[in-house]
Amino acid sequence: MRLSHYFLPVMKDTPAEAQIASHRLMLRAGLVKQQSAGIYTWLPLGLRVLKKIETIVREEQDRSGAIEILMPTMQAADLWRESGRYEDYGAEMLRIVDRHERDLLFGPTAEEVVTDVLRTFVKSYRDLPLNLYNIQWKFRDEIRPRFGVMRGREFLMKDAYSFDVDQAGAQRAYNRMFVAYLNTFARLGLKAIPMQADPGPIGGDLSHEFIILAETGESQVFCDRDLVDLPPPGRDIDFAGDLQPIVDQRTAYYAATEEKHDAGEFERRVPEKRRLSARGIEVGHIFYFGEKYSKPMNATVTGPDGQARPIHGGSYGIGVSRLVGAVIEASHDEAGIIWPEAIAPFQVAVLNLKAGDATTDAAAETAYTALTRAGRDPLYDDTDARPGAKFSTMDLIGVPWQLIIGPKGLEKGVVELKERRTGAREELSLEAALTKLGAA
Ligand code: 5CA
Repeated sequence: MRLSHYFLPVMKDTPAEAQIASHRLMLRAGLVKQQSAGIYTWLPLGLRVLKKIETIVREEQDRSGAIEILMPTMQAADLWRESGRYEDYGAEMLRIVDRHERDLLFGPTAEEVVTDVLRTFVKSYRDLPLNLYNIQWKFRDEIRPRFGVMRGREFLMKDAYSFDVDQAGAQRAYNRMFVAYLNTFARLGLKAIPMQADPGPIGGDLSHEFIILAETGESQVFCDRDLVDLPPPGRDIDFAGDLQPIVDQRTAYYAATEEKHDAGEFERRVPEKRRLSARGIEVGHIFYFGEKYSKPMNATVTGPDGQARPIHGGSYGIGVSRLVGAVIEASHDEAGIIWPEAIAPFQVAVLNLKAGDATTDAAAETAYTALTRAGRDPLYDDTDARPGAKFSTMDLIGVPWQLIIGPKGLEKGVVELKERRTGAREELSLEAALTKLGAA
């Protein structure tokens, strides 16, 4: 992408309304623009990151055996009347009346819709287990939308729903999501800690939140420090196999959100120096709720004995748009964002320090072409802005590598390669730089 042809509306000044680093940086780096409280336009750079996160989430859902569908944002109130949640959900639900005076709502979650899909098509235990997921916009009329995309009103969620004949099957489905989540967050460069949590309006009695430690997090959490650094299960996990040992290994440690915290138990079970009490960001939340939706909505399957029985369900959410903010919260410095390579909007920035100078232009074009051909997704700053401004923009938007090309260096036969994360700079020939960037 040539910057001269791109839309990158960066801001010099720190926006006054933003209280935390990720929100400030998302506005300054031109990732999003607020349209109304908690409602955003995703600008090109932000959209690239959002899509990359979405792709990783999707790949790990698919790997675990979940199957993608796409449910509507607008849902019929009648379905929610069947489950009994239409009244219960309260003011967070945005209720809409259509021209025929029918009650609709903008879905804050999709247990009812997916249960309706299931009961329509699935009649026998032989058709289970199933896990259907979608990545779709949700709306919750949050009383206090804040921190940018972290607590939005309109936000992108991955929500998966598992269906099994019995509780043992549902536990296996829960375990698959538990393990898939550990791998997903690790791929995003995050350390997400599973913690016992309150199921809230989704319901049920088994629930874990996946929490990233961050001072600006909205949740107070308590856990054993030894849990924080456990490595992820990894790609070779057999999702058809027994995942209980992996889940047991994690859940053996004390880890709870404030609502589930028991100070006495914490002190009994965790030696003082391992007790961690911190703030955290909830990036995922999984629930087992059994027959909570299937029973009132009459979603049953016949078992081997010919008897109809309600399906056992669970649901599994990831805050896809929240993750953009959460990653920045976990990875930034004074100068701006530091994207992990897996989700960086561009892999390499090429900085032409003297656009219009024939030699510099030629070298920068060579680099840009080679990087593009190699699939390294470069952003080429071919504008005539001052070098200082170019450096600060690239630091702000957090592209992992900066290839800096200027007339003085070229006279000596060198360019400069800067790694955003460490700030380390290296002078080397253009060819050597391209080799290092995988584009020679
Ligand atoms: N149906 C279940 C699981 S599919 C559900 O809705 N769970 S949830 O309420 O916990 O939401 C799932 C995830 O969405 C949360 O873990 C969080 O990461 C994200 N999320 C929830 N509310 C917001 C919000 N207002 N803004 C941004 N992300 C949110």
